[in-house]
Amino acid sequence: MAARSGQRGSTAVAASLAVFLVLFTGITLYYFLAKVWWYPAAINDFGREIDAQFDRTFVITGIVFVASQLALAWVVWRYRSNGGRAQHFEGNNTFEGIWTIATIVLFVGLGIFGRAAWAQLHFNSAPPGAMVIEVTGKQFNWIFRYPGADGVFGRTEAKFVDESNPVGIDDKDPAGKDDVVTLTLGVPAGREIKLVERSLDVTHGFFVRELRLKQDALPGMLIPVHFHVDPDKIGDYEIACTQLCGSGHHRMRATLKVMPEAEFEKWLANEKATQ
Ligand SMILES: [Cu+2]
Repeated sequence: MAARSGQRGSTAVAASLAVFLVLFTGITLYYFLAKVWWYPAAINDFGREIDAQFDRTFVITGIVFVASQLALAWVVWRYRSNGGRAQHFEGNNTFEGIWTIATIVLFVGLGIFGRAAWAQLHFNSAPPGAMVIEVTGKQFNWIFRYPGADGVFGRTEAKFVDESNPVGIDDKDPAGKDDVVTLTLGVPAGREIKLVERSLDVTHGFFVRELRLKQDALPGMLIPVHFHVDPDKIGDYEIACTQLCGSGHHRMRATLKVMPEAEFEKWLANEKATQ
């Protein structure tokens, strides 16, 4: 009598657990497939390549996720307690071997697929003729510098940094006279941009979601990255800091302002006049 009610209890527990697993899998799948929380559209080829890699990874891991959760639900139900003693199980070397090899093939395969997009940013330098802009991370601002008409940045040194000279340009260097310092990253649409990252204090992380571009700025290093924005993607995009860099980290953000070439020239001239 007691054994039979115990059996009914374990059947109910196994059934609820199995149903929960199936529901949980279904709801999770819905949120991904319906793209309830999704990333904003990419604004260049590099971004779309990253998205393609994301989709490949997502489809493969998604299939594995759904299959394993449903298999778990089935096992929970099929091998629920029947009131007897639990059976001892030694394992299965063939299965162990198969899924270990399958996991290796999947991970290495995805890595090989994704390598091209990653290397394009980190191994290839910016094409010749790219517009060079410097970005400096400083608790808690992003500061941008354009080299001006001479195309050469003025020398900087930490000891010259103050309110009116946030990146520390040495005023004895003539190359620095026409440098333009801004708090917005204005770029002309369609042009290749080489961004040189630096930091004046701690590690900061430069990130623009729509570019799928994320690169840390480290004190003592100049780190180049490059990108362009499709000509039809005029607009404002948020630049965020992705490294917890201090108490004001949450407000360390700026705007990437993508403009048509002529408008960009006007904007830069205006920034120069008001700095
Ligand atoms: Cu920061």
